[in-house]
Amino acid sequence: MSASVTLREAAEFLKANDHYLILSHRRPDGDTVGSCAALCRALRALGKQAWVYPNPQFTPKYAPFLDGLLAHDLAAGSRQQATDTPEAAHSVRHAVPRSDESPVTSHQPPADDPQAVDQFSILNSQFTVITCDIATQDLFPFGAEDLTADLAIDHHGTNDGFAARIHTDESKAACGELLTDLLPLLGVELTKPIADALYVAVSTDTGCFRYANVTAGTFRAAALCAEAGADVFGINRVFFETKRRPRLLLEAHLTEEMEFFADGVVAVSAIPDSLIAELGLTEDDIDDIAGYGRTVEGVEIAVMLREVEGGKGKISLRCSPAFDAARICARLGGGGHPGAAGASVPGGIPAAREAILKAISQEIEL
Ligand SMILES: [Mn+2]
Repeated sequence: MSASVTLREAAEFLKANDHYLILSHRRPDGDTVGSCAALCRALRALGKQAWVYPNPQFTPKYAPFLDGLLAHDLAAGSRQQATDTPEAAHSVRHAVPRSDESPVTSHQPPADDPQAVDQFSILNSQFTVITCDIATQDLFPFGAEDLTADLAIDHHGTNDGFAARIHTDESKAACGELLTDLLPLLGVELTKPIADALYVAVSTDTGCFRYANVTAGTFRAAALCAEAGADVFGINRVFFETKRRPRLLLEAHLTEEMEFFADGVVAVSAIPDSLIAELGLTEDDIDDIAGYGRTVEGVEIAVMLREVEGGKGKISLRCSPAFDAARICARLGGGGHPGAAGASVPGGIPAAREAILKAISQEIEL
């Protein structure tokens, strides 16, 4: 059973309990990471034990904000109390991997060892589990799928009620924006480390205050962070101004090779696996590349093609409001939202290119 709670009730729950494990979502972004880090520090400021679950998909970009907060050391300690067998020690290491042991390109679960799941039920019984920015249990991080959440703090209208208590507020551009309201209710001061984490959350979920989700409240949250000493310039530079050289080379390649159709309304790009290997690209480099074609003036339908498992071609589509990406991808058995959708077809990138051009040609003459 799930109950919707006010922010004040969420604060009372957090003050009343202890020994927290905080979960970020799968394919973590700045909002989930920044919110988890800020909440963890806030709970510690109240004298609570609090740890961030070491999501195996955390990428190096976020490491500075998670320093000292990850639960792998604590999990190893719990294991020693729970059992002495070397097998169990092995399973804990798999279930709660150190983030620095995981390749950043990994999308695989750390282990499918059933003992790892057992170990998590032990851990689960000891923790009060809080989620930040998670809309559905399917998005629990790898290794934590079987945990049950005691409180979900979120800003998705689609939050599906997986937690015992849920506070979700769609009016907030970021989960981190919501947390700037939670801190005073907890009686926790907005310190510089908390402000840095929350500024990462709010700035990244709004494309540095450019997206349609930005409100006056978003700027107020950012102003609070700036007043508390957040490194606004440094964070903006890392997340919005600079890129790794492999990414720059990828953009050069895409710029050279981009195909245009329908008088420049449609742009098609492809990133074969061989290019990813050749340029040394990581997921940090390419997680937002699907919309690259739309950075060109006049483009309203951007297509990005990649290779996925089983020799399939993966299509990512980004559309401006004049077109419906979900409807176009539905013709190929895919789906998504009007602005962003996807589909996969057999036959790799060449077949995917042909299929998506055919599907788009039903909307606009190519
Ligand atoms: Mn978010």
